[in-house]
Amino acid sequence: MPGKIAVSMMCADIMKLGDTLKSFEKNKIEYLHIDVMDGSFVPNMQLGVDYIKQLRKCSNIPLDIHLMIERPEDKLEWFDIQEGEMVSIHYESTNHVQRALNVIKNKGAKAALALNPATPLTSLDESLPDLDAILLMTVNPGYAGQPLVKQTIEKIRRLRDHLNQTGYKHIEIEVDGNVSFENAKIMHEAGAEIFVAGSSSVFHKNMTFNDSIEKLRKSINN
Ligand code: S6P
Ligand code: MG
Repeated sequence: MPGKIAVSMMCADIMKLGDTLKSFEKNKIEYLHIDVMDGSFVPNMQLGVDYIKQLRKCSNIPLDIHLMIERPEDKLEWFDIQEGEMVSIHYESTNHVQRALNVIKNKGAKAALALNPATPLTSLDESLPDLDAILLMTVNPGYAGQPLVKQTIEKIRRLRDHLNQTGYKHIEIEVDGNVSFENAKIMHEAGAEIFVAGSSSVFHKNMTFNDSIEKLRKSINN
């Protein structure tokens, strides 16, 4: 199955946003990945509620909202979640994982649970019936441009096998962090289906979007 691309909007040049979005539409990008950081769950602050509202007006590409915030269940209403969007919350960010996932699903959006590199896969088991996707962090969340946490490749493989063996084959695996052209190929072979593309691929310096997207698609299409 060919992989899907979720471009990481925190890597986009705000001065060129209009042209960037046109290029993503032309290249049939599957998702705009929006990193929301609260300065508490992760040591950084990024992309807010108003930015998300504006972006919906400027593009028809569905949003993939990655919430790196404490107690997301208290804040989900702020985001005006739309049908067909993907929203991920972190397992580590709340005592009320199931409640938060239900809010997302009741909006008609796809619900995803995100895990940091050191969080074990067993944390997912009770949530599998509620999930459309699982976001495996392949770097520690907070910043773009970090090196891969190498043991996460094996984690992707173990998760894909586990999902296939337990009747949850339909749950998509999304990978986020240092998804370079080379790493994307390995992650795809391991069983990932959605690829967050940041400074390591689509926003690679000295490449046009047409070229970097084509190169990434080649890595995830076999
Ligand atoms: C990191 C965030 C990610 C980054 C993405 C950047 O906390 O969740 O979505 O934006 O990883 O990609 P790269 O290729 O610079 O690692
Ligand atoms: Mg992200």
